[in-house]
Amino acid sequence: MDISRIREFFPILDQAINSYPLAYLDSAASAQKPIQVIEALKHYYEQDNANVHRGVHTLGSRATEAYEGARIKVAQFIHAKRTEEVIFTRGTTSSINLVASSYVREICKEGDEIVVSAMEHHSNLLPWQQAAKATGAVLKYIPLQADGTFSIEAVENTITDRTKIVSVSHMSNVLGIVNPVKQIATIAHKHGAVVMVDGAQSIAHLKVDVQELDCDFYVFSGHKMCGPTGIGVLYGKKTYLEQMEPIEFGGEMIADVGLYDASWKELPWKFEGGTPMIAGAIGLGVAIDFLEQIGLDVIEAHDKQLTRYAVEQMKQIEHLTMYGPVEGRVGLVTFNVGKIHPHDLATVLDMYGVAIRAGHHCCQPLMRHLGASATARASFYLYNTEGEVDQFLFALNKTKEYFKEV
Ligand code: 7TS
Repeated sequence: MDISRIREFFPILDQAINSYPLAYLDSAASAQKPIQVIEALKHYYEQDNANVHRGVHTLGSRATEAYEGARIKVAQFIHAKRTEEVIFTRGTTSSINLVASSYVREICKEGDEIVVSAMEHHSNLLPWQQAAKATGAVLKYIPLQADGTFSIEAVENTITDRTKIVSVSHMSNVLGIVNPVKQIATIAHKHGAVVMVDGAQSIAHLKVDVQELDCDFYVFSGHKMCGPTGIGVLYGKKTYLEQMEPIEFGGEMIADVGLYDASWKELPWKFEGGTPMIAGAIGLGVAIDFLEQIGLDVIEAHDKQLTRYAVEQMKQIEHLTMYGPVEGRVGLVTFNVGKIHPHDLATVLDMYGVAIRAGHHCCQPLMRHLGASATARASFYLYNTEGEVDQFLFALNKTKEYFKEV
């Protein structure tokens, strides 16, 4: 992979921050956008902008074709069996809320179980807390090991015949590890439960085949995979999506409307009430083209290698604590240095042009489990270089000098 060529596609990376070259190590929060995606948004607004599924005029047809074309690209990208199994949403959070508010509230009765883990991002916890409260279902947690991961035995011991849905992340945004979602799906299905996979992190780094994983729902956001913000995907097996009621009602999702009742369009449009994120979907389609040109296997190998390099170097730094397992990390490392608050660490790193995230990463239960109220996190993506990791390590050592107390 020729990273200098790849970097040329990302205009944002070519800038100085506080007189240092920008080292953007925060792609787990949001990835940068290649020029192809930026140009696609510009082209759409300059040449094709119109509402979709309405106009018979030329711009309306172009916009509809591009929007539905993006859906086909997404379906192929994740190997969905049918294009109508791809619903466009605002992002991972919206997708999970849709399933938790619709499917789960319909199927869960008092005493049924919703299974998650304490490793999850708040977006994959709060919707289930609310669904449990609304239905009387029990929210059950797969117990975590000391390093924050869970074993497959723990999954086996948690899921029962009362379990209706299991929702776990494919890749943790704190630990950087990949969960065995295929095995989890097999166990869940044995008990008659459905499986939702939170793919917010994994979709950017791994080749995803929803049929191979045999998950029932798979959700992700465009902005973490070089696409625009405000667009995301809910993939669901047709049989479950058909059972589900929409949660947003209004224009464009109807088949027929009377004064007191209405009927819905077929999949996928019954879930896409109102004017959708047309430009966002088109931009996401172009981001998919970009990632596929490079190859997800190449991206995964690069991100793993860079993470390994960072981890090896960070082991040499005195008073540095890394969280989660050392092996099996795909694109990020979470850490603390002595007693320095991670926000102070991130602030000083920014003085050296290095962008990292600090805080609880929307994973407070996991933070508590790991015994940290907050951590720093450096995340790596296809445009990052070993030179940037070195710049990060240099800045980290400067931070230690700066605070003189570790
Ligand atoms: N699930 C996981 C595993 C995530 O990492 C995130 C975002 C979400 C869900 C929510 O995605 P959204 O696009 O709907 O916001 N994670 C992060 C992060 O780690 N830092 O900022 C956002």
